[in-house]
Amino acid sequence: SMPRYTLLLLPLIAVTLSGFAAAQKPRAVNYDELKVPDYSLPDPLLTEAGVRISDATAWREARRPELLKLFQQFVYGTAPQPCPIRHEVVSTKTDAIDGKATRREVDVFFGTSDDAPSRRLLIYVPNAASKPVAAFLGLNFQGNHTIESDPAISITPKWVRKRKDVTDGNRATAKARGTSASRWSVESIIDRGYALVTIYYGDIDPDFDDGFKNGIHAALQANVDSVPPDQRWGSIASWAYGLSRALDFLETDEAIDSARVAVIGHSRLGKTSLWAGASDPRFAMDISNNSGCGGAALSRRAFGETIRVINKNFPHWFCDNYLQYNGDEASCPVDQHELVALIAPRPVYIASASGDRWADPKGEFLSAYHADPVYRLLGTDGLGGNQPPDLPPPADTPLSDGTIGYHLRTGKHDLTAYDWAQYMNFADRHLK
Ligand code: GTR
Repeated sequence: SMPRYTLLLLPLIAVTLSGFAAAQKPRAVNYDELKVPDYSLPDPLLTEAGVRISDATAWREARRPELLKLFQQFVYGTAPQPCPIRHEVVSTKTDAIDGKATRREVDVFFGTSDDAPSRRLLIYVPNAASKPVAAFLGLNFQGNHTIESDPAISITPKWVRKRKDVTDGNRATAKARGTSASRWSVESIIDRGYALVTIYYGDIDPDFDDGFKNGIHAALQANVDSVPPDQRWGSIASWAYGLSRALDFLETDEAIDSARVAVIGHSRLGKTSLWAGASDPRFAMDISNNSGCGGAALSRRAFGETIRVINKNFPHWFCDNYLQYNGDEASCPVDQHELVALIAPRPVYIASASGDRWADPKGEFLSAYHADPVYRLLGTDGLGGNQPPDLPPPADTPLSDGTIGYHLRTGKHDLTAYDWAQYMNFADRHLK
């Protein structure tokens, strides 16, 4: 039998253990619509001082700059000023994709000095084009060599996320060639007359939390010294910065019409494409595929992934000020519909997947819905029709006749040929 002193201690141990368990227990992820907290969203058409915005000029001159600044200060962080760029063509293949496209690899250097760091663009332009074409520009997750199987595409020497069988630890290998092809529809993009430009996101800034000792964070550190530490740029802002510098290069490229570039991204890179389009008005169209928390999904719904969870798992994605809203979404001065509104009046397409509850499909749609008034104020038809629907359309039924497009695809968190087909239909209407 137990010694007497242990018996005496038992209640104490039990209380301590249960307290410990309560403190350690992660909050359950909410997937129940009935448990979505009551929330009220900040009004994109009301300034911080309470002034109602009722015309396009006031939006452009007062509210839009104010909102952009709030997102820089409290969500993504403030990026350095654009650096000058130079470029070098690394390879050219005129008969890529069965002779339908010219494929180039171009290194874009961030800075003009000899030792400026570079990022490698992989560019496909349809050979059938007789004048500069519209383009899709998007980051990829695993390296340019995963887009299609051509063995001539260079393999990144930089850090990549580990992937079973196709990487060697955090190094890319030839085994991954073409393994992301299903996400890139290169041939159909070319067939439909568009160029495709992609960059490996880790080539811009590696996706792990090491206090920003590498990538463009380290290279441009001196340029953010004047920014208060809590609002320095996170990784999402650095990837978006890389997209903007790619656009700087495209402005000098004769094959692509830089005034008709759609920025596209999936998941964390969909958060990035939204921020790229919000912070750089040169992007003519914006596509967010399954971007979820910190992307298109309303944070105040706290459905699926929340600010607390995303900051815990990915402390390097946002600026440190964003940590304040862990478990306290309501005190954030902005919500994600205002990120969408920053893109107005340019066409924006938000897509969700039915099996991607983590990203909160309904919350992604509601961002579009609550950005609609800004789109209409700026003279567009927003989500289309006289009155936008306040609920997402049924699965596989795109709502894309307006300037804001949306669809809910059946299936899992992914970027598929179905998604691309909708984006190209949308681009046909807005970029051709
Ligand atoms: C998840 C993360 C999401 C999304 C996704 C991705 O782990 O929670 O916000 O970004 O990664 O990028 O694949």
